[in-house]
Amino acid sequence: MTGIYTRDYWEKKLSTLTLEGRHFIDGEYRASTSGQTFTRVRPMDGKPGAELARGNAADIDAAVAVARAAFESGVWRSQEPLEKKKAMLRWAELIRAHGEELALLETLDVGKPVLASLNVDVRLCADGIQYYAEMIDKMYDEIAPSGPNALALVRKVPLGVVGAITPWNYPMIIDAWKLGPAITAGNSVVLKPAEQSSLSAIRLAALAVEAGLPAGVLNVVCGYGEEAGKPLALHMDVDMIAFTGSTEVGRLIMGYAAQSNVKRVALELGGKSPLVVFADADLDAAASAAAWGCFYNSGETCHASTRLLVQRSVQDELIGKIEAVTKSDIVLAHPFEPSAQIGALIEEAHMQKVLGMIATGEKEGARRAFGAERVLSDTGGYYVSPGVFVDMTNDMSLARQEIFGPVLATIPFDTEEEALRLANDTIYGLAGAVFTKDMDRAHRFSEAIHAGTVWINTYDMSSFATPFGGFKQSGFGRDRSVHAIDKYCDYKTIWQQFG
Ligand code: TXE
Repeated sequence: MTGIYTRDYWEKKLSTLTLEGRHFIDGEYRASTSGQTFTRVRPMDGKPGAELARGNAADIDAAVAVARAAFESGVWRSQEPLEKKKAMLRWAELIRAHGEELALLETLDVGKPVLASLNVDVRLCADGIQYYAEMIDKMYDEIAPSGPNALALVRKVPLGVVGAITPWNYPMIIDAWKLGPAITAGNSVVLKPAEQSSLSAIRLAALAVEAGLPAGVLNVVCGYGEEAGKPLALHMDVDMIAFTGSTEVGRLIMGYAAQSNVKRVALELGGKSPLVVFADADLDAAASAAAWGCFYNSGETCHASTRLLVQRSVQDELIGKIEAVTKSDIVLAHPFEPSAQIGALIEEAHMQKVLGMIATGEKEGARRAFGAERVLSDTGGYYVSPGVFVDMTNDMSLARQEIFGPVLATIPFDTEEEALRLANDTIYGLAGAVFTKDMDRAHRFSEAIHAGTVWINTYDMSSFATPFGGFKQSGFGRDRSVHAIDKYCDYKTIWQQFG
């Protein structure tokens, strides 16, 4: 399966790779106006990685001005739809053609297995751009019903300049979720990637220009949230912020929008998604879904199945099966190892936070069934093994807080009513799942769980055709699907009287 992709292969490729860490503005690389940079530490071994431009308000001003000029000139939004489609499709192809390089950049920044970066992140990024590209020449406006001698055109128009602020867990995929629909709708974009993971964003923007997107339509400003993200969200000439990240910062973004120009916001925030297993379920399927749903990407997934609600009579059997799946299939290793299924956590501070939450959980009485320990520390990297806690109640911190690490909290229940109450007893509403052979119950549950996505007898199935996003404090606005385009547009009515 892994073929040429040995550890040695990636080490050699890395030795020849240039890590471009400057902003990408108006079709060219630019150092920060302040001249400042910061060093990204590689999560896989704790060694210094790329040197990145440290953006601030002046860099944001420059990028927004360029994006605005590109928008007003009509160089992109007024181009023939067919030509725009071709450029976007070329972009998707270039992403695929540079797949190995992009995968390596993603792994250096994020610490996830390079084969996952290649086979999942790069693939889904290219597929996302392609999905929206294919819509560019298929979007129609409307004519509203009106009286005689009148024409009421209802046009869907782009907003102008979109600011995208993205996180570090799936940088390329989430960038594509924002850039695909925003650019397809005709907007210009200033993208502020997470400070931990800027390399793939810079490369994506350069490839877009190579594919034929006019300079200035997609700009990338690197830097910290407070220094570059905040001025972007406060900017008076930015029409919208599309954000994925923590609920805490999502709240700030809403405040910045209110304090500045009442720009729109779309927020995809945290989660604490329940996976509910009834005694009649296929326990092998449930165990596999629970393990992969929680531990994939080392648990650094907003819709990870972090709360396992299990009917008491099958708890021990299910935990045994989850342990077996985890230990046999979910191999934790250096991200260049072909066997690796999961790799390192994003940074040392985050690993310490995860370990701290685990320690607090144990003090509160959660019992460790297995795992959830720091491992591979001799590599210098930040690795925590997948682990499960049992004998828990839903009010313990491990069951309430988003850990963003490979930690599964198990809470037993007795009745369907109790299961539903527990499932919805969270401030979040991103996703959920129910495992049962009783389809009436499955559908009752899927209706009643307050979440943007609910799976029945599976976890994490997704496609570009389906919207993704949350209820409650998991945010609002949907990524993916044709509906995602709506939030990057506004309706404009044009009346004409004749005759
Ligand atoms: O997120 P932040 P962090 C959750 C997860 C994780 C926690 C903290 O629980 O442990 O959040 O992660 C930018 N103004 N998720 O600190 O800070 C920042 O630079 C404007 C869930 O990394 O929310 C980055 O680009 N921007 C999640 C982006 O916001 C600001 C994915 C996200 O960073 C800013 C990531 C500010 N004041 C973390 N402060 C998901 N939903 O998938 C920060 N940023």
